[in-house]
Amino acid sequence: MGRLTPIAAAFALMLATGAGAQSLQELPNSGAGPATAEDGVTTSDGGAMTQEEAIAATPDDPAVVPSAVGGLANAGTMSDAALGQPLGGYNIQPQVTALGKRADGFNIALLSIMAVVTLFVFGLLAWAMLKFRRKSNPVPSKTTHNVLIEVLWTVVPVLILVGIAVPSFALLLDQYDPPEADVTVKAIGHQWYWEYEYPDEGGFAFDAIMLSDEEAAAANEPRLLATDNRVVVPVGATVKVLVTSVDVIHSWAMPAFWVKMDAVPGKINETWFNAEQTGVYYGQCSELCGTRHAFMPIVVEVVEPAQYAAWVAARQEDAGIDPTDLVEEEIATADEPDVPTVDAGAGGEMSDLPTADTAPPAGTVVEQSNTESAPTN
Ligand SMILES: [Cu+2]
Repeated sequence: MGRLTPIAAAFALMLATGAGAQSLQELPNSGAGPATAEDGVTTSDGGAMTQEEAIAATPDDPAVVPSAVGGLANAGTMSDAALGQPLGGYNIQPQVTALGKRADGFNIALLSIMAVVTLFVFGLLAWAMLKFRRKSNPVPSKTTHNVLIEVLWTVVPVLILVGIAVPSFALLLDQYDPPEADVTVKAIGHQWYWEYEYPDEGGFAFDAIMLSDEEAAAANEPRLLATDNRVVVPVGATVKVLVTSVDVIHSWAMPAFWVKMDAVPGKINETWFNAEQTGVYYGQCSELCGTRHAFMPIVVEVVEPAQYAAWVAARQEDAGIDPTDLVEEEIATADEPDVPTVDAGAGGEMSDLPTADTAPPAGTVVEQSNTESAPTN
C-alpha cells in the first residue's frame, strides 16, 4: 500500500492541474464561444436562426428540393455492397482517395511494426524468465552495465520512431494542404440530419433524411445508412467540404475517403477529398450529438462529370436558379480580394479560437486541422 500512495497523489495532482488548465482555456472564450441564441446562426437562406429555432427544425419538416426523378435529389447510382459501406470484417473500408489509400497503407505498416516489436519484447521476457529463473541459474550475475546493449536499446527505438514520424508528418501535411477546389459543398449539421448547400452553383440546398428500414430495403441500400437526398460530386474532382452546425457539435465522416471533420456551431471547418471511383459511399455523424445521433447518416454519390452537370442543372431548375446569372456574378466578383484565412493550428484547441477581441472580420474562414481524420470510430 505504501508504494501506491505517491501514485495516487500524482494522479490526483494530474487531475487537478488538468481541470485547472481547462477552465483557464475556457475563460477568454466565454463571450465568443459556440453560437448562442443571442448570436444567432446564419442559415442557408441568409437569415438568422436562433438555437431554439434550429433545434425545432426537425426532420419532420425538411426543406427538400423536389427532383425531376422520383422526388429524390440524387443521381440514381445503385449502391454496391462491396464499396463505400461496412463490409462486416475487421479491416478498414476500401479507400477510394489517394490520401485514403496512403493512410490505409500507413495504418497496416504501423500495425506490422507494432506486432514485430510486441513479439520481440514478449520473446525477450519469456527467454529471461526461463533462462534466469532460480532453478536453472542458482548463482545470479552481478553485471550492472553493458555499454553496447544500452546504446542499442536507445538507438534502435529512436530509429524506429523517426522512421514512423517521417511518413506520418508527410501524410498529415498533405491532408491539410488541399489543391484548389473544383466543387464546394457545405454540410450543415442539425439535430438530427444533415443539410447540404452548393454555394458555387447558385446556393441550392437540400436536407438528407435517413430512409426507414423498409425504404432502404426497397432501394437495395444498407439499413441506417441511406438517405433520401445525397451529396452528388463528380469523380476525380477536388471537393471542398465546409462543415458547420446550427445546434450542437456533429461530425461529418466518410470512412471510404478517410475524412472526418467536426461540425461546430458558429464555426466553419474545412476538409476535402478527391474520389477516384464512382459509386455510392456511406458515412455517419461521428460526434455524439443527442438521442438520434445514430440516425443522421451521410451519403456521397460520386458520378461522371457529365452526370454531375446534369444533376446540378436539375437542382438549379428546381430551386429556380438561372445558371446564366451565376456566370455574370462570377465576373462581377472576380476583382474582389480573397478572404483572409486564419489557421487555428494543429491542436484546434479552444484557446486557439479567436476571442471577441481578436476575432477576424466577418466572412473569414477559420481552418481547423483535422487531428482525428481516421475513419474508424
Ligand atoms: Cu450529429
